[in-house]
Amino acid sequence: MPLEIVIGTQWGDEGKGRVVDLLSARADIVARYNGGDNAGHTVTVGEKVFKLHLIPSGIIHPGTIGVIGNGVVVYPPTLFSEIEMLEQNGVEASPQRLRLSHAAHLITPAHRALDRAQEVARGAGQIGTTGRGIGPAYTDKAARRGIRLEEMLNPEAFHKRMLAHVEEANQWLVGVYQAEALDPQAVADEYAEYAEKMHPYITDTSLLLWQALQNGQTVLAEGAQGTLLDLDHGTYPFVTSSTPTAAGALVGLGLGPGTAARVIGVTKAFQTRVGAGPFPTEVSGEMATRLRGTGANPWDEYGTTTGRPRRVGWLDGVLLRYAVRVNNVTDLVVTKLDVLSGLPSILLCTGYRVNGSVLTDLPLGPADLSPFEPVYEELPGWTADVRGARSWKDLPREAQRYLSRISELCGVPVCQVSVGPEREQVVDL
Ligand code: 2SA
Ligand code: MG
Repeated sequence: MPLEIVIGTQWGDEGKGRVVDLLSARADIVARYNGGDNAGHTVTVGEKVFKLHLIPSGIIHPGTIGVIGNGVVVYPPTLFSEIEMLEQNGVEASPQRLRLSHAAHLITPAHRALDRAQEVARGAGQIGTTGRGIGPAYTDKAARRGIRLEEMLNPEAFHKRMLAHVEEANQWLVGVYQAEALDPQAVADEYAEYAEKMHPYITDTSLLLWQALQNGQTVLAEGAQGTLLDLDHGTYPFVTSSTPTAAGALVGLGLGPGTAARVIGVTKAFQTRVGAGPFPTEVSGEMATRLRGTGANPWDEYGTTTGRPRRVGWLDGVLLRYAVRVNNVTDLVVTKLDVLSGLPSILLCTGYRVNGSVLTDLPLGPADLSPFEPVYEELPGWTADVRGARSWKDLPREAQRYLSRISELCGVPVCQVSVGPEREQVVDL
């Protein structure tokens, strides 16, 4: 039963959209299982650059069906603007090709307002959220007062629910955060329109996926964010409120563990992070500008959703080993190798030093990385342009050595390396 799960091994933005795009060519269904429109998956097809935040990027392939699973939180305005953008670019996104789980939760303007108000209230302790209402929507879900898409199927009850939801949120917004109140009637009316439009897309996607797997079809689970942003396994509390790790694909799609055949872990050849929180291998100054890019290209290191410049640093082998373990990664994909071309040497973090000893595994996970100092191995760089490489032997010896060392550090083979932004700029191993 081929369920393949694509996950990020870092803090998101590893280039999962890219990997999903390539794997989607032979998939029947591509499904998002976590997060919401905080994600930013960029896929370049010829002249066209698709930036998707909510709809699975695998839908760009004409042979696939896109699924938004129960683990996702859905903001309808983003859903409809992406449907429109896809259709304008010749990608069909009708209810025949895009299915939404009845058990997925809604994000409302109240969630977005609360997200922003809570960030202001955190002051110096800000998480640096995307402001998309993700945290408050999952809070409501866990508190069992969230609004599931299935509620949209009953217009009268849904309208009342929306009124009550906004009225309750207003008590928090005004009473606790001294923020502006929302107009319950206006929000409820707006969402009544969305409900009508969303109706034909809503189904039991768990059943749909199960039947597809029974029929021998291939399902690709497209993770959003990354392992180190996982609510349980990330750098808590500087995390998102969902489960980007591989197990999240099972819960977030309604499938059992036996269905998963492969877990494809995606890592950048270096490390990035957007938002606050620990980052032991972070660099600043000229090297940071070099790794980040200027922002002139869509693949430079700036948030796809918020446009924020990403923090950058050297690849952290300790955290990569950790991610490989908690996801049971079977295949590793390394992206953006080309960005390192031309550097005289490359640093790779192989351990953390604390009180005179060196650790290669974290005693209590990555939540508190502050006592640790990275231990680096310095590897020789390469000057050749790797963008034309299509096989292992096309890569400079130094690049081969860097990739072999990464694989050795985390104990899984590298199955693919991306060497440029175009679809075909990959090396399959
Ligand atoms: P939230 O909004 O509650 O999920 O924020 C909590 C933390 O999770 C981080 N986060 C992300 N990190 C990297 N990429 C993400 N997607 C966008 C992108 C982000 C953007 O692809 O570039 O455009 O800024 C993403 N989504 C959430 C977030 O920075 C917080 O640290
Ligand atoms: Mg992204």
